[in-house]
Amino acid sequence: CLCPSSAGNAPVFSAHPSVSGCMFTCCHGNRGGASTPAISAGSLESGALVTISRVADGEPVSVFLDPACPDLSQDFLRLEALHSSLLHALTNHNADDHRNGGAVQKLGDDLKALSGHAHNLRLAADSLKRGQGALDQRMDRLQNEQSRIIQVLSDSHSGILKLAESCSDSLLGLKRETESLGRLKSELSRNIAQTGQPVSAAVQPRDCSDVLASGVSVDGVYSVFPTHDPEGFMVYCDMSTDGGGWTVIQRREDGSMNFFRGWEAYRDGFGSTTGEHWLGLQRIYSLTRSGGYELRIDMADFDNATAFAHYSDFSVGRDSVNPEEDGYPLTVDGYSGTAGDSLLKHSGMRFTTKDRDQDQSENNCAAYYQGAWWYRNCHTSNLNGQYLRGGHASYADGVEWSSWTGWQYSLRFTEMKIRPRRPES
Ligand SMILES: [Ca+2]
Repeated sequence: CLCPSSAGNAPVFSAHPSVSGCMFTCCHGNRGGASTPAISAGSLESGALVTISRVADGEPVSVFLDPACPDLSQDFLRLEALHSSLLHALTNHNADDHRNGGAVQKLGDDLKALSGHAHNLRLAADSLKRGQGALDQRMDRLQNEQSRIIQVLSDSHSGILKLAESCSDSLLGLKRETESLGRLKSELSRNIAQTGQPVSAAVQPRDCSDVLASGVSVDGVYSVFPTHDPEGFMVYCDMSTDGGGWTVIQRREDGSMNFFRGWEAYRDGFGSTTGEHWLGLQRIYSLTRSGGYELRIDMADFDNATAFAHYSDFSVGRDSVNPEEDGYPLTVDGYSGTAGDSLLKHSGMRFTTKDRDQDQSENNCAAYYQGAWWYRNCHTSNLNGQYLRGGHASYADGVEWSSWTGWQYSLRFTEMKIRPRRPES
C-alpha cells in the first residue's frame, strides 16, 4: 500500500505487489471529509476488483480486493470501525432532526398560544365595539340636548331683542310726547301771559302757531279754530320761514286768480289756500281781534330777488263792536325788514273795495288803482292790485310795494302771514 507521493501533485494509488493474498489500501488518513463514497468496479489497469471513490475533493480512494486472499479479518475490523463511524454520524444527524422537531413543536405551541391570545383580543375588540355603540348613542342624545338648548337660548335672545326694541320705541314715543307737551305748556304759559286767560290750545289749534306747537312742522293746509270763530276754517301754514307757525292771509304768485273783486269777496275770502288767495277780512278779524299778532310780508320780483317787511303789531277791527260796519280798520306798527315800510301810512284806515269806498280820497282808490286795500288818500302799497308781471307803464295799479320797487313794478310773489307775537318780540 502506497500513500500518495508527497513529491507529486497528482496522487497515485496502486496495488503493492509484495502484499499478496490480501490487500486493502487506504490513503485517506489526513484527508478529511464525509462525502458519500462511490463504489465501482475496478478498472483493468489498476487490477482492483472494486474501487471506492470519494468524489468530494476529486481524489479517489481505491480498495483492492485480492480474490486470492481469504483472510479478511483485519479488513472487516476496519470496515466495522468504519460502519460504526457511519452509524455515529447518522445518529448525530438524527439528533439534529430531533432537535428540529422539538423546535417545530415549540413553534406549534407558541402558535396555539398566539391563537388563544388573538381570540381574547377579538373578544375584547367586540366588547369595545359594543361599548362604542353605547357611547355613540349617548353622544347622539347629548347632541340632541345641546341643539335643543341652543334653540331655547336663540329663542330667548330674539325675544329679549324684540323686548328691548319695543322698550326703545316706547321710550322714543314718550320722549316725543314729553317734548310736545313741553311745547304746549310753554305755549299755554305764553298765552296766559299775553291774554291773561288760559286757552284750550291743546284741544283745537287757534292758528298755525298752535299747529306748530302741537308738534307738526310741515308746510301745508290745516284747520284752525280761532277763539272768535269756533266753527273754524282752513288755512295754509308756513312752518319754514323764521321759525314757522305763520298763518297765511294773502298770496300772489302767478296771476291765476282775479283779485279785482267786490266787498263780499274780500269780506269772505276767495281763491285756493294752496295757491293765490285772500283769506277774508272777517277771518283775519277773528284771528287778530284779541291782539298780540305780528305780520310778515314776503316778496319776490321777476329777477328772483326777495325782500320782506315785518310788523310787530297787526290786527284788523281790533276795537270794533261791528267790524264789517266799521270797515275792518287796520292797526299796524313796529316795522323791520329788507323791503322798507310801505304800510304804516295805512294804519287806522278802513278797507275799500271797488264797490265800497271807505278811503279818504275823493275818488274810489280801489277802482282807481284796480285793487282792494286799506287805502288812505290812496296808497304806498297795493298788494291786491293787478298782476302786471314786473315793470309796467301804468301808474300804481299793479302789485306794488313802493319802498322796494316803486309804483310801476308789479311783484311776482307776495305772501302776507300772521302769528301771535312771541315773548321776546
Ligand atoms: Ca273815496
